[in-house]
Amino acid sequence: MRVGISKLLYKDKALFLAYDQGLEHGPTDFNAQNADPEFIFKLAFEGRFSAVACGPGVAEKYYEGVYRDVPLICKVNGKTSMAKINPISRQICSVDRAIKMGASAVGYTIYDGSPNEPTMFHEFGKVVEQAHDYGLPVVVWMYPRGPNIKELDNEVLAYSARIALELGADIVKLKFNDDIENLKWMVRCAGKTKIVISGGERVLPEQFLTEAQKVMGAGVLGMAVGRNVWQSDKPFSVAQALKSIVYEGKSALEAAQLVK
Ligand code: FBP
Repeated sequence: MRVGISKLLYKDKALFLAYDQGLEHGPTDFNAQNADPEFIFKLAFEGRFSAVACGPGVAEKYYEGVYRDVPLICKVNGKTSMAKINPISRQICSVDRAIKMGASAVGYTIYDGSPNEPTMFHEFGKVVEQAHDYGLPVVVWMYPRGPNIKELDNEVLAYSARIALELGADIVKLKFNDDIENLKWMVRCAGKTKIVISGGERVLPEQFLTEAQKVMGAGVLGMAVGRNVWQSDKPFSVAQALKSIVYEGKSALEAAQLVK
């Protein structure tokens, strides 16, 4: 069944605010302000993000009131950085529970190339089936990882983009290795599965905005970022700047003027 993704877009582009790091990395990513999920939902709302992505616990307790105007992508699997095992992320929330919380989409991380890949593929297949039965789009975080995997190799990234299409994801979140031609090839390999690029560790706003301009120019659907926005000293201004690139096609130079 073909499921639409328009609910997750603004001006036909995607700008997702990612906030699953509390589970994936732990509070090491946080300060007193951004440790509070309420602050993140306020930022998603006021920053006009086209969707916000978080785990079920945070969603259940904080996704309420006016914040519900921002579509929710509920991450239905997750892991911590504590367990030093071959990469695997198992389901922690059912599609039904995500829907009850008001999710407009479900999210799932796959570590392709991991020895545990078959388990995640199997689980993801069921998630896609259930979500699509309800008309809910599926966003996959496709992160190649494991012994002998070179996460940022051109071929590995293009393969990851293709896997997302083959498995039935509607949107795939991928990392960018600074090779624009390869990103264009990834867009082709993903076909009707649309690509969003992840933000990564915090860098200077100018650097981050330049990267945003580059990836948008390669024909991706948008970006899914966390730390580069909510770890910033000026999170609301950085959000404005990012929006101007993603939604309005402004240059990084023009956008940087908005970071005050
Ligand atoms: P950032 O923009 O903060 O990098 O977030 C993107 C993201 O995909 C998060 O959704 C996720 O928690 C994190 O990166 C996982 O990153 P990694 O597994 O590479 O540490």
